Amino acid sequence: KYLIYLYKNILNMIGISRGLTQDFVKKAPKIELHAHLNGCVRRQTLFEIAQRKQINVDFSIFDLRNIRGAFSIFQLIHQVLGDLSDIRRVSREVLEDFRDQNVAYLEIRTTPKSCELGTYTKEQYLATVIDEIQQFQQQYGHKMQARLLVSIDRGRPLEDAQSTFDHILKLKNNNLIVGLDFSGNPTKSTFKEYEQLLEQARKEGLKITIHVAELEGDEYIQESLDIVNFKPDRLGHFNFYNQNLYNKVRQLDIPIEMCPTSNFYTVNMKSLSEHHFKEFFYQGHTINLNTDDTCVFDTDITQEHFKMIQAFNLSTDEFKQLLIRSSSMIFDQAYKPQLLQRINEYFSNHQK
Ligand code: 6MZ
Repeated sequence: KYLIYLYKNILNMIGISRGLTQDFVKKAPKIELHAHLNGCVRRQTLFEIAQRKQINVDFSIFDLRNIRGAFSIFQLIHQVLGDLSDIRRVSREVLEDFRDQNVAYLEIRTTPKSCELGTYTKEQYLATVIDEIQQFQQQYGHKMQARLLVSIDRGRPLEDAQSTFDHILKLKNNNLIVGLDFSGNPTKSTFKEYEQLLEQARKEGLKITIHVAELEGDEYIQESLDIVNFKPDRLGHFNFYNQNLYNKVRQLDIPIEMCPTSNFYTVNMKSLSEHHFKEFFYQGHTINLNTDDTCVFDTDITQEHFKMIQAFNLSTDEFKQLLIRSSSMIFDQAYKPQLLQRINEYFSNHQK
């Protein structure tokens, strides 16, 4: 028994789990649906820009890999990326990084914002990100399809969300924006304050994904019930729940975007095998795996999949099943047939 345990551990260490190599996972056509643009800035880029602007960075905050640490890192990132050219560079690099991880379909999300120092407006911010996605699509659309989710930050005032919504309406004909995300520091404000606005967005035909049950506590359980009753198209995280909340999500069959490493730190797990993945994946629930913030959690989409393959000893077939379920969650459903074809081709070539 001990020898088998040792053998498995050695295989895991060299990047093989149940015959699945990390290289196989890296090359597979993956789907990323929950990644925050600024949370995915390359650390190197952040340091470079900070150095050039002579902004003092307290690097020790990168060791705080929990949700509180994450929010101080976002503050720093937003402070450093003070010019439109920084936003352009980061948008391009983030798209390239996901492409290089063989993501076949990406939904990147970001909160439109104006620069506090006045160097750009919210409108310019959004136009810049969209322009970079469009350029990317022209050049690399055959490798990776990219779409945009516009985020509403619950840490900002409701008027800010309202003005973001007005901008989206102006850009609605642009088929890159496929939905709205409700995120931000979960300790700030409540879902109820934004519900009407989100309902309006839904009436305008936008798909909606909401961060839910990210933190533990009775007040969050109550808020999560409100969110689930709203029936968003997808839920983000869903770390903490009771039986009632779990049953509701199962019954309404709302897909969940899971972010293993981020969840690991938020929940303070001892090992990823404690992840709530097990309570959904084996029940046939629609879920997928994502990075959340590659910069903050020092991760990439291959690692997110490979770590879970190791933690749950997933077979090649289960890995394929996971990608197929992910493909059914994408907001641009027009791309689904092609995505499925890419997944099927990849696995059938592997079996030959
Ligand atoms: C909640 C999060 C988050 O929008 O500036 N964000 N909100 N929970 C999380 N889990 C750790 N990770 C990121 O990207 C950064 C913003 O995304 C949200 C926060 O509002 C953060 O300021 P953008 O591109």
